[in-house]
Amino acid sequence: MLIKTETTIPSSEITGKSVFLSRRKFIQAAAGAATAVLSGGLLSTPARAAGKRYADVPQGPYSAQLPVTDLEYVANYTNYYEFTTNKEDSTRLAKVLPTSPWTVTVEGAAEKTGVFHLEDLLKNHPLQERIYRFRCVEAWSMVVPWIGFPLRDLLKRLRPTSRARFVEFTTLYDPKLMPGQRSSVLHWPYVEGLRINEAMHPLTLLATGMYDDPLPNQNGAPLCLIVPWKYGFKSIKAIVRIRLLQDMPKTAWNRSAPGEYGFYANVNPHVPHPRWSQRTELFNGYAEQVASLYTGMDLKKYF
Ligand SMILES: Nc1nc2c(c(=O)[nH]1)N[C@H]1C(S)=C(S)[C@@H](COP(=O)(O)O)O[C@H]1N2
Ligand SMILES: [Mo]
Repeated sequence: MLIKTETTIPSSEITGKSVFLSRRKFIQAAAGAATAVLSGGLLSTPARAAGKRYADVPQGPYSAQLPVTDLEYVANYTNYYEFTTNKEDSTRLAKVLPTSPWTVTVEGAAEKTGVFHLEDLLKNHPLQERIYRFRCVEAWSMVVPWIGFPLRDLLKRLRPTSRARFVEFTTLYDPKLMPGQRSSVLHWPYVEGLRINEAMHPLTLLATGMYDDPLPNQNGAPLCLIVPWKYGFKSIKAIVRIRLLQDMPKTAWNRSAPGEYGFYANVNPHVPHPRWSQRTELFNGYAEQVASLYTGMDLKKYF
C-alpha cells in the first residue's frame, strides 16, 4: 500500500507542500492509493476535455490502477533546477524554453545516429497513456497519466550495436536561457542514464504529454524520460541528446552528491537516504515487473 503519512515526508517538504496545497485548496489525490496493478483493463481516468490535443490517446497496457493526482498539483509543484530550486516557480520561469522546433542528437553505439527533428523521431510511435506512480526522492508522491511511448520502440529503430550497454540522456544546456545553469547547484548539463535492459523495459517511457495535453515546459517538454520504478531524478526533462555507451555514464546528481544519488536509483525502502525518510515499496510497487532486471545484484551496494 502506498499510504503517505506525515512521517514519510521530511519537514522541509511538509511545510512547503502543505502551504502549497492549502493555498490552492488541492485535494491530495494520491494518498491512500491502492497497490499497483498493471492491466489492460479500464480505469477511471479523468474526464476528457473536448478539443484537447491528446484526449483520444488510448490507455497503454502498463497502467497502474491508482487514483490520479490533480493536474494542478503535478503541473505547479515541479523540480527543474535549470530554472530554480523552488518547486513553485518553475511553472513561470520555464515558459521561456523554446520547445519547437526541437532536435535530438543520437550518438554512440547504434547503427542509426545523427541529429533528428523531434517530429521525425516521434513518427511511427503510437502514443499511449500510461498512469504511473511517480515518486521523487524527497518522498512526495504523484500518480500521473503520462502520454508517450516505450523508449525501447525508439531504441529498436536506432539499432544499438552489441557494444551498447548503457543509454545516456542529456538536457539542453543554455545558461543564457536557464538561470539555474549559471550557478553550481548541480553539475551541468543534467545527465541521466539507464542500463540497456532498463532502457528496453516496456515500463520505461519517453513522454511527450501528460493528462490531455503536450507536456508543460516545467514538466519536461518536449521530451521527458519516465522510469516509474526509480526515484524522480532519473526522469530527465528536455532531452536533447541520447548516447549509447559501453561504459556507465556519469550522471549529474551522482557527480554532485555521490553518497546520496546512485546510478540505479531504484525506489528501495532498504536503502535509507541520508537526509530524508523514504518509506516506500520496493521498486515503487513495480517489483513484479522489474525485479528480474536486478537478479543477483546487491541493491544496497548498487543503489
Ligand atoms: N533536466 C532536468 N530534469 C529533471 C530535473 C531537473 O532539475 N532538471 N529534476 C528531476 C527531479 S529531482 C524530479 S523529482 C523530477 C520531477 O518531475 P516533475 O517536476 O515533473 O514532477 O524531474 C527530474 N528531472
Ligand atoms: Mo527529485
